[in-house]
Amino acid sequence: MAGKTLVAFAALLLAATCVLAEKPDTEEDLEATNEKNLLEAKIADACREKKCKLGHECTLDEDGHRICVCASKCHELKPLKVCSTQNETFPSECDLDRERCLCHRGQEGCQNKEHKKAHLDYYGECKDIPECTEGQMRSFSRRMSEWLFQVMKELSARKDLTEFAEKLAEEAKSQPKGKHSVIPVIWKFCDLDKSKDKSVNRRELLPLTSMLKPLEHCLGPFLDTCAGDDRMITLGEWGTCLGLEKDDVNKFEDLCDKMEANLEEEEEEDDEE
Ligand SMILES: [Ca+2]
Repeated sequence: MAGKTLVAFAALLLAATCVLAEKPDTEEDLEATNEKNLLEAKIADACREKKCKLGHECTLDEDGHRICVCASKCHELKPLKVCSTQNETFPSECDLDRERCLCHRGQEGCQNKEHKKAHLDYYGECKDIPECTEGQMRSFSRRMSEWLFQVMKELSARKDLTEFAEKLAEEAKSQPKGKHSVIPVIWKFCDLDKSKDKSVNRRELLPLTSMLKPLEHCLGPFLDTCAGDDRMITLGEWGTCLGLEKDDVNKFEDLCDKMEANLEEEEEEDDEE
């Protein structure tokens, strides 16, 4: 009997010890989890209106100010592989930007410190882009200006142009043969020049190059030639490169300003509606 009591007592003691041993841990865990949830909710609330660049996310610093830091993870639903300017494939544009952010700030997770200079080159896996021969390069400018005319026509047919651009498309279509791509070429330049400083840089060309580079192997070398050493393309350089005559470029020199002014007007009208 005494033996049984002892065993029972020992079991009880063991159970009690376990409970005692676990109790502070559980409470601490619970507290920590609560604190973490509270902090996450606080960050989510404070960061609701804060926009961070791709590959970055908003958080709060020690003083409770909202700041953008490298994203802890990329959450793209349908990640599209991209090729970097260092010819390496990344799972998505966000992953590339996140990696550049980590390497730029020298943070843990950076896979190669050279990646601090890696940018998006084009969408899709990196592939061998064939060299552009001299002959192909010569015909490329004509093909590209013709292609820009087709793009403008297509957007017009789909009613995807602004009111002012629609007028330009009509004017382009009415031009004599051989001149119909003048307006589309200049229109595209104005469209690409987001900073409105009358020149386009590598970043401003990205919407064009990131899509077309893997399909048009002459595009990269062609744009490099247009830009020259300063790597910026002015309207004059763009026009010359795409085979426009100087007079044609001069004639539409103020087109970018007109487009900008009309865009503002159209936006104001939309706001009033
Ligand atoms: Ca610009």
